Amino acid sequence: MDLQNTVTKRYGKPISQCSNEELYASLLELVKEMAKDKESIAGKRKLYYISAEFLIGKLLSNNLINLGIYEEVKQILEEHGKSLAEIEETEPEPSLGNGGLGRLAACFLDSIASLGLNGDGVGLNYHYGLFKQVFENHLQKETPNPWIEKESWLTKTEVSYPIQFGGFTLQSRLYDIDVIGYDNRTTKLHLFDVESVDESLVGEGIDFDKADIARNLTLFLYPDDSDDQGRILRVYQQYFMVSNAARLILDEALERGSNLHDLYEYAVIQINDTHPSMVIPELIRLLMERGILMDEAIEIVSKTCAYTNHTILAEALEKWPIQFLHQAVPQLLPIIYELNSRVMRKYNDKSVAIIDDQNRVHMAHMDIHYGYSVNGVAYLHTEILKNTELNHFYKIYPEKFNNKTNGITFRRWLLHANPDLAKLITSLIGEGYKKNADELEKLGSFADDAEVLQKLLDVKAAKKADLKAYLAKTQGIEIDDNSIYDIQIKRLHEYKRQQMNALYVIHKYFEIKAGKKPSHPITVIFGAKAAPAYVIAKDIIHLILCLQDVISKDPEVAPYLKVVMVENYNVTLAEKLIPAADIHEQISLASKEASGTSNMKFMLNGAVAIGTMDGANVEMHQFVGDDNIYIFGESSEEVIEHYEKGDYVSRIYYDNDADIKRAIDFIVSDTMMEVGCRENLERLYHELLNKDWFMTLPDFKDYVKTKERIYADYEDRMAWAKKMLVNISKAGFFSSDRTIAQYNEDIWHL
Ligand code: 26V
Repeated sequence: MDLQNTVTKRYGKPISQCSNEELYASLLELVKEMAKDKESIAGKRKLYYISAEFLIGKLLSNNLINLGIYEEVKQILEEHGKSLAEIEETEPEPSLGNGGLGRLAACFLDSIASLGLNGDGVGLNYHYGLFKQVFENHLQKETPNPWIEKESWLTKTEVSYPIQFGGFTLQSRLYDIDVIGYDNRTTKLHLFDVESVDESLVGEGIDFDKADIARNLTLFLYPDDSDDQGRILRVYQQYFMVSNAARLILDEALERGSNLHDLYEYAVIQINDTHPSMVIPELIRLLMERGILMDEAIEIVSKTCAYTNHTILAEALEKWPIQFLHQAVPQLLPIIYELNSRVMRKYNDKSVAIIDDQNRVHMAHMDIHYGYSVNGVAYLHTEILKNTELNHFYKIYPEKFNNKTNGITFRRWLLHANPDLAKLITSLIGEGYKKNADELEKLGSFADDAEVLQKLLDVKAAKKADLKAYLAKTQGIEIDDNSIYDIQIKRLHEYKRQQMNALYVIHKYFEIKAGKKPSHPITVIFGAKAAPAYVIAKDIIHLILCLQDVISKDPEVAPYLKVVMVENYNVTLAEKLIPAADIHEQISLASKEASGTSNMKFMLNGAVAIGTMDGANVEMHQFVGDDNIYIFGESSEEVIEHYEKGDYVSRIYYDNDADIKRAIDFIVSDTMMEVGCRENLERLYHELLNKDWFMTLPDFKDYVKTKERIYADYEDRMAWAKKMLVNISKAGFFSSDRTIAQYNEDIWHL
């Protein structure tokens, strides 16, 4: 590693005279060179993880860590008066994902490379990615999020395919990003782009000509789907992604010696949620084009594809109208019709049909019938799939269903995000946990060691101070680092119930006004983007921003309670927020959160959860026990029963509980109207009062009680530090290395 040499070749001057941008470009080149020298992973059978999202975050620091040169580079830079942290700030965050599903895909790539498995990611190269969020008048506004600079992690390749759509053909181009394993070899993230993409198509905000497919195809992730044109665009994107992937997979398999009849011995495709589902009919089509008969093509593909379900929310289980497919990808229709007729002939049961009575294609149904594995992403989620949501399928194919509880890469979420904590852990139990996360269990022996517990509190205090400084510098927000940091960061969705947290804030505001002051000031921090067309989600953001304003201006309350909604929540912000958290909110309506993965990141960083028995919280609770996680609310069984009976009426809770009434009424109070928009606040008020589809109110009282308990327990600092330590020591199970090893053992067999 010779950084000065790279710098000299590029700029002909010493490191000390370079700008941060120049040093970033030099490091980028250096890392790419070093990745080239690393052996890439090979083998007969290869995994292709196809996903619409890869929320990879900034790559520089992680790559340096995984190459084992982080400390060395940091030191060289320091010797020349430069700061790696500052250089890192000049790196744009790739905008290739939206939430948990995309971040999971990124953690998985890290683990695949770090375990030395033969597997690549395949997705799209969105130029503006998911929108950038800005706040104006307490409202979310969406702007483009360009991230591709002249010098970037992308490497243009020779690979290019003509992709045919109804009536026209577009030429693709593959760009690769190296995925550098921790102390191991490298794999690739393959991102396909369309040669004719045109960034200038985007005008004001995130509006663009949705009909101009040739120029718009890879501009945005999840373009607005509130009209048919936007929805069809998603079909074009999905087909473009999977047709390219399928061609690449076939080319590579042939190169490795496959005769295509044995494709499943050379390739396994993991379909990440339903966005890549069209890979099934497309692969069948391409195999038939190469002379394989349909029966055999179907069999080959069924032995090659495996499907992961990430949600039971009906609106996220894609069902494309036949006419959309007819317009965008007519060549797939005969195959999809045939796949459906085979299912109907065999089972004669409409509930498992691929094409329903309304002529819509159920992508998940196609995956289940024509893939060999179906997995959920946490124990409870898989049980709900088997027993409720996909029960009809489970009865037909019990052997296909399996659980793979999610995980996170400890390289990014501990070694990179919280080096001080990693150092403390290493000083206590050695380095072994970096490769074998289960070794964190050894920390358990320090649970009553006052000196160690104090050190843990000191690390947390330092991270809280860092966050305070970062928010002041980047967002102009002042917070008190002596306060309790209580954090909820995730996509904005009613089922995640940010609105319940906001109602608690209102409750607390009234309590403080009534003289009940908390022993420690509380800072409630939110980070969340709402889908551009998701009206109520945007109203909830408005509510939170208005509360932030109202409370900060109230001298009676402000010293004790602060609300902060960070702007443009992304991976970079998560890396600052998570290490600094005291408390994290995992308060989804039980049964609705498939797993959650921020819960695991917080746990690993010594924060304590308040949450419902949902997703991976269930497993966390099992590991840490009642003393170390604060569980409240109705169970998933109770919630599912409410939906079945349709017996939930939110107004009953409002009418019968003075605290609930007071909190909800405040949304439309004069105080709020002074800073907010009547239309948004009234709409949200009526929604909660008359609909509340995600049942905020039944759990509210229990939530308030549990919040009071967790805040009170925070006061005993040593007892709290013990909870932190227990959480960290039990986090090993949630390493994505464990998850990936299980995928490989049970599904991929690489
Ligand atoms: C669905 C849709 C529907 C239309 C609007 C745009 C859009 C974007 C993404 C999706 C799929 C959402 C699925 C998802 O992100 N699920 C999350 O997956 C995580 C990883 O398994 C899991 O931890 C979260 O609980 C789950 O919500």
